[in-house]
Amino acid sequence: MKNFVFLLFTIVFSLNAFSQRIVQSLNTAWQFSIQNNINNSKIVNIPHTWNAQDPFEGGKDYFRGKGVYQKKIFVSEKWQNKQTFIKFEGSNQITTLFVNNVEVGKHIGGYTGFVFDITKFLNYGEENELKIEVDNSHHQDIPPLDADFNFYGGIYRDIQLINTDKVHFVTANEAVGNIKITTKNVSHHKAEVSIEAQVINHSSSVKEIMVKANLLDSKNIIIAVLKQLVTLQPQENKTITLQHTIVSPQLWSPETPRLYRAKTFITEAHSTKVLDQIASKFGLRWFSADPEKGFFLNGEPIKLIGANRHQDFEGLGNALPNALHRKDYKMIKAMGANFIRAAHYPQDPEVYKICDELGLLVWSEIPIINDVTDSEKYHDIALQMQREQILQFYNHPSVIMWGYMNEIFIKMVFNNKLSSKQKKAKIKTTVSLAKKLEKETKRLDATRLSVMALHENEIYNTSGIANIPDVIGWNLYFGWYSQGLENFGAFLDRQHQKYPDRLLFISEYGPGADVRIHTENPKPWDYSEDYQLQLHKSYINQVKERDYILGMSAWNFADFGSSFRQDSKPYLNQKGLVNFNRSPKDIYHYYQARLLKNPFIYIQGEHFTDIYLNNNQEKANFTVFSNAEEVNLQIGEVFTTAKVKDGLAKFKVALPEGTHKVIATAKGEKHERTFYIHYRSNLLKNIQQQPITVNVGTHVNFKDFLSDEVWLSDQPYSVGGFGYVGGNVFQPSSTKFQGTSFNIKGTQNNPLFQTMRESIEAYKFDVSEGEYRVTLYLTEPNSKASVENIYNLSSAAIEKVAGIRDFDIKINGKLAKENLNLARDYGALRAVTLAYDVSTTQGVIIEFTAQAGKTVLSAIKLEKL
Ligand code: GCB
Repeated sequence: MKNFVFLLFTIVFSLNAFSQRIVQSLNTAWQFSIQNNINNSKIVNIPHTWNAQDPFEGGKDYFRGKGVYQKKIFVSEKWQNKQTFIKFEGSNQITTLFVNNVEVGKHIGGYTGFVFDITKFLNYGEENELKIEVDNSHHQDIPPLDADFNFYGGIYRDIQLINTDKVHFVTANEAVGNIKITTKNVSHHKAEVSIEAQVINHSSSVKEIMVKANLLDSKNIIIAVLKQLVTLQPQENKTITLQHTIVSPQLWSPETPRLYRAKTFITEAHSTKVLDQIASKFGLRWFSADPEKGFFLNGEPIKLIGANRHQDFEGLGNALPNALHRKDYKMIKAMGANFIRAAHYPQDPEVYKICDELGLLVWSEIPIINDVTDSEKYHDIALQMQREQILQFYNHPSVIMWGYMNEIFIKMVFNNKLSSKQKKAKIKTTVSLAKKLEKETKRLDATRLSVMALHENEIYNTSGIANIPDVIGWNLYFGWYSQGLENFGAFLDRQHQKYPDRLLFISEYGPGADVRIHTENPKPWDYSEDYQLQLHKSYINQVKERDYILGMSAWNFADFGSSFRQDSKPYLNQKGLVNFNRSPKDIYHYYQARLLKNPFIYIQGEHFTDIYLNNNQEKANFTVFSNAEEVNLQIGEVFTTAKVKDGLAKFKVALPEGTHKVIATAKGEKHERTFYIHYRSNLLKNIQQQPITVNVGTHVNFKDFLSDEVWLSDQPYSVGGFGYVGGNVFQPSSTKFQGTSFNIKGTQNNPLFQTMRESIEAYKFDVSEGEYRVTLYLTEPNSKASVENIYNLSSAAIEKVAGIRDFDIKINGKLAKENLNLARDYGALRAVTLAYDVSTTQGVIIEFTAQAGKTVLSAIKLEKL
């Protein structure tokens, strides 16, 4: 025993003592400049992007061009006998490395890793200059050509310097030096493991080496030592395969994400001297998919449910430290998900690592999105991306699907300028690329499923492209881009009937939601959290009713940057289950109620604790998300119970105005939240304490989290109360969005200004005697509105001016503003506030009279002075 311990110690000690590979981070302190403007350089750390801010300020004109990173490193004399590499985990999108002003190499593509061998470019015993040019300009031969996310430029993932012995595992290849571990014929009884390592001899003499792999199980116990003697001629490169059958394997699954390790070494043939060493992890699991019964993991049925995930983050763009990647996936796991689609591109290596560790099944894809170019170069780059993705993330047990196209015909379908001949040619090149990608995918990895995501259009069937991959993912937006939540299931049933052998997945679904917007009467495109709940609930139910659907992934885990979008928060896609800074929306907790196995309870309304009832005749609604059968609710003296259906327990409770602590309990779990009940019928009476703030022209309440003001949904005037007189909700036919979807300049509170009432005649408040301030919130929604001065025109001429809007405002009969033309006076799509003080003996009436076009009002505030 003593001898054995000594022997083990000697082996471990000697392996470590002579380990030759040194991997060090090269992230810190690069001199960076845009367009090589060295006079304007600054010191930055990697991960870095130059687009962390500008897509959120100016929208789609954010800078796409060249950035240059420079740094000096000292290279010791000792490195002469070594091989030296620089490894990038990802840099967007063309990266060129220069050492001492000599070009070493170029890599194309922004979402996979790559390695340059810089050995022969170095000067030993002195300082060497590294220069990296990165260019994120649009390029017709590089995917993605077009997509609903920002193409942030820069070295946005980690960068490393690697030194190896002259004899080493090949490092500068498409696999970024990873050793390939294949698991085959996995069952509860056994698993076949094969380890494929490429070795190379860069020295000038013949080398006798031993390639060796120690296999360790999930408890860190060595279960096998595999070896092979190899002779390498100078410059020779060989692939060595070591094989082993593991009996009674410790299987990997979302519940038990057990990982094995392979420590692979090159030693001298007849000594323990280690020349190179790489540690890899792998997992043992098997899966299958059936077009009727769905997905199976390790022989058990499992409905895959989770989300898509984009990699950007508020304030950082795509340049995230590993800790933030990890945090996202921990949140996704804590949501109860077992699945993630890494959309729309391969993500940071840390992502695949954490998915292995947490037990999340992964669909990973390359960014061939919306359109393809009919060029050999584009096809080749697409194929290279797929090879890099597969080879770099091959060992991860979490990965079950390799994707290669997303909604690839969408650009063509909406492009009226293309002739039918051009469309035919586009279809031909796209189908031919899909075939090539499918073949390459299977050549490199026949153990996983191939997949592509489609948008709701028959072209994918008629073109035949949907027959190419193993799995079809449908991105379906019924209840958002197309109508009717119930059409979702009906659409899938039709597809399933027509193509009964096809494996179907729901790769995307979801509406935009802004936590500032709340309503009891949700509608599509109102951006309320309430509509988000309605849609997700319906989709989950419809998927659960259908065994044939393999799974579903919500679009998207988090809000993400999309420079051309405007909506309720400009330059963001707001379909996230959590915000851009990852603070959860209520819907995140709803998924917990639907997916978690441990008892869970959550009272809806994190962002909306002010409840406005008409009067004491109306009851307050409370909704609790839970996975229990029933939930108990206590509010003061009131105790009530409700059954849970689809993860929701609903309560209606009569409550007086004021503060109420609501306590929900179920299965020993408890959640509480304080709500404030207000009666609209008392608002005029209480105006001294709280101004009246109305979100005119909409059914949604809006909360400004800076001021804590709640802007109430609009109401018609009735005697003794307040509200609008005349007019209609402004709804341009060109948009589904409530009001105008354009960004409103000069405010953070877009939704307040975007919705409005047009042709409004008056806004009335039946207040008592006193001094008041009325503030009108206005915007010209038509970007082409006329800036004509109507007093320069005859009435016949006014009629002819398109898009003119000119109106007068009277307050309590007194002219307050004459000939207001918002476009002329402030510019269109700009937030305008006009405040007037008024002294009244009774009531405040604001009248609007059009001189040309229609009157308009977005919001109104009345406060008592
Ligand atoms: C899609 C696309 C995705 C978009 C999403 C949306 O179908 O695949 O990239 O972001 O729709 O929100 O419109």
